[in-house]
Amino acid sequence: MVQTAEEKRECYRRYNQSAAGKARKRKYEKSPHGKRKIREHKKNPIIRNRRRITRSLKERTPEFRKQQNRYRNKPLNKRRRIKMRSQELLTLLKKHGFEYYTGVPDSTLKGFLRSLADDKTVTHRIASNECEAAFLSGAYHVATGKIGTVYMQNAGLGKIVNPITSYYTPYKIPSLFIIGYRGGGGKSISKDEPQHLHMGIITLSILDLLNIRFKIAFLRDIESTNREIRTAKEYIKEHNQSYALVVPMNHGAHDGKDLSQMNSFLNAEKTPEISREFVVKAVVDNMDFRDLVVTTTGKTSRELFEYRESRHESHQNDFLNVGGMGGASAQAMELALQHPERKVYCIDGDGAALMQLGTMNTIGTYKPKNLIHVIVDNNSYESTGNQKSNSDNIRMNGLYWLFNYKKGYAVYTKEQVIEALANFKNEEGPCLITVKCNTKSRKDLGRPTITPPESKKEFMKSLGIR
Ligand SMILES: Cc1ncc(C[n+]2csc(CCOP(=O)(O)OP(=O)(O)O)c2C)c(N)n1
Ligand SMILES: [Mg+2]
Repeated sequence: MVQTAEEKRECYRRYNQSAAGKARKRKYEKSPHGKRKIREHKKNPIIRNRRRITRSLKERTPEFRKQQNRYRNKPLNKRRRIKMRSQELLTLLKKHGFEYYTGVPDSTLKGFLRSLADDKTVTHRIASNECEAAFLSGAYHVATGKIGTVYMQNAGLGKIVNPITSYYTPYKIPSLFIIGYRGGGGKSISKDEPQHLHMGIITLSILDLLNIRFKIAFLRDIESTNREIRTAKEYIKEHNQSYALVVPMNHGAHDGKDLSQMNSFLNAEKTPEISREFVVKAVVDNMDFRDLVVTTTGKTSRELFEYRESRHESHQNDFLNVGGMGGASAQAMELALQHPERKVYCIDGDGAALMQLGTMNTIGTYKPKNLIHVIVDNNSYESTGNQKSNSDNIRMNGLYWLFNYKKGYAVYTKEQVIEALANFKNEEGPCLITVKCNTKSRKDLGRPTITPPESKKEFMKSLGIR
């Protein structure tokens, strides 16, 4: 008789609660091997989670394990070969009836997202965060009976926990999720950025816990992708539950075009003269040696790091918020409140600011006098492949008035950037500077070479904390 995973789990649970199971556990805990394992387990949450995921993988079907192993054992150069075109992926999705798309971009999916942006036959809603996207797609199902699609990076999985547990599950609402699998997929784990590693390890476990059936989708060719999408559709129809296609890095369908040059949403005549890098440099040039700066996720942090290197300066006053999109302004606010004697700059993105817009109200409420919040408004999620954001819908600088900041500047030229920053030397904050920027960034932009713990240690040392 073949036991299902559920039955096996139940068996284990009963055994663990029995006298024999408890005695075995005590014996294991006393053995040198057990002691070492428990020590490791307590010390390192990543090991803990790796063990959990291995367990959960074992419980999955042999077919799943086969997929995982196939990916692990493939040499990197083969894994990089991409055959599918992004337009073909969209065509397949449309063929299976997926006509509604919403989400927050990930660079793994940038080719696909470009095709989506160009396709006028489908509904595409650019969301402010993944939580909102999940609600939008769920409501699309309620409103039409059809299935919505949510695209996102696995960094946003935490944000969909609430919509899934409180909305999707009780009401039996399904969606198709297309998730960029950063930090995941066997050997390439160590190749990704540090902010993705933990999420890479726990991504599949989270999906498992949320009861979302998933498939690692390599998007290699039309037939296999067609099969994957068909399976997803049939599963969703049969069970009224969500399904996720988890797309490993370098496997997102690509359209072969140079995405960094894409600027379709900005009128060429009106392209702003200021680049994000100029703003980063202007802030650093304006800083005194005791001032602090927190930068948002994506290229902003990378540009700051490179500029410090080029000036042969230390990074001790910089907090590079390399992950945690939308969290830089909250961090800067608390730093400013805890260290009122030091000026704190936050260099934020339009996408990140909109993702956690509530933080601006918190800043306006607690009013740190020494905080200057600079929003680089390029109307784009530039760091993930220049997808359009919805920042063109608002007058960004009106936010200073709306959220009760002390001062606000709307800035359009390089001189104005420098002037606004210089004014702040003698002014009380919180102050908001919104800079209309273009979407140009350097192709040869490097990445921070110091690790996040090293960077945090240096930063805390500069605050006098050991
Ligand atoms: C919760 C979450 N969702 C998505 C991402 C992927 N991501 C990293 S940077 C970025 C774009 C940020 O856009 P913006 O704040 O406007 O900065 P820009 O790149 O335009 O300077 C995105 C979507 C992420 N890191 N975290
Ligand atoms: Mg932006």
